[in-house]
Amino acid sequence: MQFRANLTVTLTVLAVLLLALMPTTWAQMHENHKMPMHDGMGMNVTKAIAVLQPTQGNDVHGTVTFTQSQDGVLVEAVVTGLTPGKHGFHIHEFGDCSAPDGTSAGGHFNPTGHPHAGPADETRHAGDLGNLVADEQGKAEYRWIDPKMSLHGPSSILGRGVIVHAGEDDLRSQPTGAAGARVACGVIGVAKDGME
Ligand SMILES: [Cu+2]
Ligand SMILES: [Zn+2]
Repeated sequence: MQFRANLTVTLTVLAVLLLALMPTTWAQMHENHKMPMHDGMGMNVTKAIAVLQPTQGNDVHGTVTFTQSQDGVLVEAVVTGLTPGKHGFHIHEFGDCSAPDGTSAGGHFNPTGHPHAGPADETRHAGDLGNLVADEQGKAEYRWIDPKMSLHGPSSILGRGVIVHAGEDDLRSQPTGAAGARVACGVIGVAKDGME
């Protein structure tokens, strides 16, 4: 009986201790969960880059940078070797440029399951960046502060692909804006000075 009583007391004390510790544990877990600045490797990524290489039969080159800013991710691109006019410009699901025609990059990056649209639309693919506009020399410069994409968390663009298309994205047609063939492809990685 004595043993039983001691055991009961011990168990009660343990239960009380556990309950007392629980809120702390929950709070800590919640706190950890609220720290989206860190990716799985414990890095705080502040800048990413994609170097665009031409797909087969094309001569489109370029660089796209993604910089974390107060209002979102600043996307800046310089692309050359284009035909004059508009060219669909998106982040695609996979950072895989292995297919000669760039199709290995998959469809538009769309972690929220929304329809295709333009970058300024409230509901859109996270990867919808609209169009590059090339001048008579075939050079395009692009600058946009994007409120939807992120460099960390479930909507992180790190490791995804960037695609430039032969034609214009009409910002309406599903699921890709009818922008035609893929003329350049790049993989989004952490930039050289992109970690804190
Ligand atoms: Cu695309
Ligand atoms: Zn899209």
